[in-house]
Amino acid sequence: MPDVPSKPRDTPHVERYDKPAGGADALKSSWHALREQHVLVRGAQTLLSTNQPRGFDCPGCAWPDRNGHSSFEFCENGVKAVANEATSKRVTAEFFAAHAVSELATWDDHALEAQGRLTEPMAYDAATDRYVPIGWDAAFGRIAAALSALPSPDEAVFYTSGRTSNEAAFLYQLFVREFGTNNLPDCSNMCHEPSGVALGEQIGSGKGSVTLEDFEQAGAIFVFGQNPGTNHPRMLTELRSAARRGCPILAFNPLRERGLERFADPKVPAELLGGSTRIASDYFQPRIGGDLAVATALAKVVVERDAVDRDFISTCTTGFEALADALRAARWVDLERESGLSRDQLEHAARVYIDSPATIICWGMGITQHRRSVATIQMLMNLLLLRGNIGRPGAGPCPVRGHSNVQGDRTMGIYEKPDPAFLDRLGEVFEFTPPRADGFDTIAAIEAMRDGRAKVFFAMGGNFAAATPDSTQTHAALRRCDLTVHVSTKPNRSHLVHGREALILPCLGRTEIDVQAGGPQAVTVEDSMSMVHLSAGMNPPASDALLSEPAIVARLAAATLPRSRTPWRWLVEDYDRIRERIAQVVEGFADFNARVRVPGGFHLRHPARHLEFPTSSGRAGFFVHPLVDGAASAAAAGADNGATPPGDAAPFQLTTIRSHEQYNTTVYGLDDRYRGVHGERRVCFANADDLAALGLADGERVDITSVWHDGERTVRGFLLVAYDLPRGCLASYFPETNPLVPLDSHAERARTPTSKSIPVRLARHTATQKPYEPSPSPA
Ligand SMILES: Nc1nc2c(c(=O)[nH]1)N[C@H]1C(S)=C(S)[C@@H](COP(=O)(O)OP(=O)(O)OC[C@H]3O[C@@H](n4cnc5c(=O)[nH]c(N)nc54)[C@H](O)[C@@H]3O)O[C@H]1N2
Ligand SMILES: Nc1nc2c(c(=O)[nH]1)N[C@H]1C(S)=C(S)[C@@H](COP(=O)(O)OP(=O)(O)OC[C@H]3O[C@@H](n4cnc5c(=O)[nH]c(N)nc54)[C@H](O)[C@@H]3O)O[C@H]1N2
Ligand SMILES: [Mo]
Repeated sequence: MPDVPSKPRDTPHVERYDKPAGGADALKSSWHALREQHVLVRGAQTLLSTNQPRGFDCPGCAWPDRNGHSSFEFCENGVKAVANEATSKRVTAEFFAAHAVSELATWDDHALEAQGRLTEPMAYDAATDRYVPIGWDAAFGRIAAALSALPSPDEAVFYTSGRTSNEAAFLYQLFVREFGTNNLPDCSNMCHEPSGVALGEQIGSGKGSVTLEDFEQAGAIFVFGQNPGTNHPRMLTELRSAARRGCPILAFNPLRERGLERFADPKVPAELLGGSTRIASDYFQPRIGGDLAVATALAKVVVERDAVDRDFISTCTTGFEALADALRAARWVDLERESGLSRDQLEHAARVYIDSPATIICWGMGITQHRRSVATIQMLMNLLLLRGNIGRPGAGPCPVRGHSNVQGDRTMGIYEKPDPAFLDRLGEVFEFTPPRADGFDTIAAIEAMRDGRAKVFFAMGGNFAAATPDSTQTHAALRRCDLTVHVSTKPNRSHLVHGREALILPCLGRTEIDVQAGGPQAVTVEDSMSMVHLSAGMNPPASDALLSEPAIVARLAAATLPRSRTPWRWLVEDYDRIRERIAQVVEGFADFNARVRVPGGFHLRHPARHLEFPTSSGRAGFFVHPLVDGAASAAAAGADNGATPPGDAAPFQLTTIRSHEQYNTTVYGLDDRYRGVHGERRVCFANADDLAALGLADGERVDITSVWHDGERTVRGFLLVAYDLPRGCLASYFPETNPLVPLDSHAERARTPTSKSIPVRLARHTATQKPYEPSPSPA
């Protein structure tokens, strides 16, 4: 990357960032975020109550907070998430009167987000192509009418994003099931679904087993496919402490990520003034999608050196011999080629693993958004099981979840394939017969809307139109609906890609005071390490017209289900009443109201921590996943979901990642400080030698074309940035690249879109195209 002098904020430019992650720049950037949202005073107060025993849960990420800690843990991106919710900017009826939907559709995501908080319910008016105000009762009446008009409840889709509280999620899934369907796709389908599938099958629980205390006791920490400096900044505090006590931290990531290299903790005066801590003791850069080969190689060395825990294997596991045979048979040439790492590097990593008495393996989206994600996670879990690294201090799997309550939403029953025992209890407690057939996941929901098999789309949060793959097909699918409804805090793309009728229902955010008939209410959330705790907002609501998510569900249910025996309105008068019902239905929540009031909350029991494995065999399973070479794997892909073999048509693998100034589809700003990018999001990071070989130069613009069995998809005008990543690998930000991800390209069995491995080619940019317009895809 060339060193360029600082330019004005909005001119696209690249400027190498040589400082550690965090430090004074993190503070500066936080103040900037607060100033930009005009929340200087209120924001600072708000921040002081983030992740405090009596404050609100940070809407940023799902990383746990130190139990009942009273010292404020600073997090730059937590500040941005809070500032953007606590903003003093408002989107009023006048705003919608001034801008037609077709005009707003030409705005980019950053501009939409920057308008501020939604203030009253709005309905789409086709005659004027505008959103116009509608009363709450009228809005619920319209939704109830559209739902009741459907020939089958299975023609409605009810999406959930992971900010929704336990109380709202529980009521919502109850409403959807009383209505008569399990069509409950959620953001997990695009996120950690493979972790749930892999671990559920292997150890009998789809959740990670470690807690923060384990990070203090680990002998080594392996971090696969995660960028905590941006997406889980508070995780760096744990990694920093581990590094400082000499715990090896091994990072596996095709890109050099500053947060995994060096961190300056702004809470530590010496580090605020320029000192810093090295995070990763070893940084490995596998090729994109090379992690199955990495995990296989490490497991092979453990088995061949006989460094396995024989006692643990014989008492707690099944399938060891078959795995050991497969690992012995795996050839180093294949492992090196597929991983992109040398045998020396892989043996070094294996040695660190063998020397560690207790190891944690963390992973994020770099692992879960590939075709073979489930296999990769199971091989990482095999690696842990080989040395008994589960159910003892300092060891275990740590899938690092994204949205702050995405794990809790699943616990509450937001799932398209519900557990029959859960449905039994739900039906008993609420006196109805829940539907039993599996519902639509995210991909199936898009296909159903596209094909006219689903007609009403309802979203509890999130930004479905922007977060999902294959934007052209997905947008066409949403536009085919009779009605689309979004419960939202901010305007976003999904409001503009709407059905024949459309509603926007504005809700309270987590930072806001929620007053119901029974007084001010708190909700609960579950973090990535299964801690459940209370969250109570302290800001006045952005508008008097806002309803809480639980109230929206209750009023919608009351309007839609006149014969329901559930006392909807009564339940939301006091959320303790909802929690009493949760305690009756959801395992592990007995005495919920009392336990959650203990400062810091409570930990949900994880069976593997007690060496219990509720799998079909009652033991933890070793699973064999052959490494298939490039051609064979493409052929296999062709058989199972139609891949075209990589080759001249698509010589690169593109991974789609988050910048430092976005929260998923919410774009806070156009900079990506640690990667040195400023004023531009349409960026394509590439290896300098690949650029030279193509006759392209850093700073030029390219079009990116993905190649799939049903045709090609192109996005245009991306700025090339030479970056430290392996040859053959490219990286760009999402959601700008979502038009490239084919709808039927997804993880085997978990059906997570393959957003981290898209076969593409590059061409010098010639045409012009507006950034917000996905280019045509075969539909
Ligand atoms: N500030 C902020 N915080 C967030 C979010 C946000 O957008 N902004 N999003 C939230 C959500 S919902 C989630 S799920 C998490 C996401 O958090 P992460 O999992 O950290 O998400 P990503 O930025 O998508 O990318 C992860 C990393 O994977 C690497 N990678 C890409 N492909 C591969 C591969 O094939 N192998 C390996 N080993 N690595 C690879 C990328 O270089 C990148 O460093 O963060 C949550 N927290
Ligand atoms: N190409 C590519 N695609 C991806 C990914 C990727 O790495 N690459 N990552 C995937 C992942 S991991 C995820 S989790 C999904 C995210 O998918 P979603 O969860 O659907 O998307 P978000 O961008 O998090 O949703 C943002 C919107 O949520 C609304 N919102 C914010 N707070 C609240 C609240 O408290 N209540 C309500 N009701 N609404 C609120 C606001 O209106 C905001 O516009 O995207 C996925 N898509
Ligand atoms: Mo996520």
